[in-house]
Amino acid sequence: MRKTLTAILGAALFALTFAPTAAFAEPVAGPHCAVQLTAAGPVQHCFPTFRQAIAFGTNGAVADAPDEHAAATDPAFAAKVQSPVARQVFTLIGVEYDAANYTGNTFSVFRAAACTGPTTDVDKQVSDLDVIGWNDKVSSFATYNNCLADHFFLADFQSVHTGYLSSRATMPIVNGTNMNDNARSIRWS
Ligand SMILES: [Ca+2]
Ligand SMILES: [Ca+2]
Repeated sequence: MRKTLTAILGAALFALTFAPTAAFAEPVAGPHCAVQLTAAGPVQHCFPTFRQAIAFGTNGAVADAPDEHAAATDPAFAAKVQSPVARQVFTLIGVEYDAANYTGNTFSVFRAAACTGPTTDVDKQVSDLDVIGWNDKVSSFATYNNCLADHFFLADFQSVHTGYLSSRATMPIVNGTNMNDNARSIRWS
């Protein structure tokens, strides 16, 4: 009994000493990534849960995100990630999903500010999704902070593309090309 109690106390002490804070953990690994689009290129940190990726990307401001599926259609989540406090460091502009209907692995994209209204400019872009391990995977996506997403068939914004769209549960067919599992670069505006 005493030995068991000692072991339990020891484990508890270890957890208190070494376990990272629940919602705003140091980057580890997992299916849900936060991708910060910096001047030097995309910087990716991945986590076991979508909530952790959003908490990391918003610098801890949004630490109670629902799961990735619920988030896509949750007005409360949209309001939180579009509030000034959630945009002090990086701003969430989109979430890309590996499966249709806002399911599967995700990467959440952050840039320095919300998108500008006109879509005649490019507010941010990823020229090759292969760099972050996402070539030919996107099957649905959500957009935030006044951004729309344009998905391209090839790297460097070449070949057919979807045009600027807001959140979609499935990818469109463009000139006979099904864009599901076929996007290699993305622009946001
Ligand atoms: Ca997919
Ligand atoms: Ca724009």
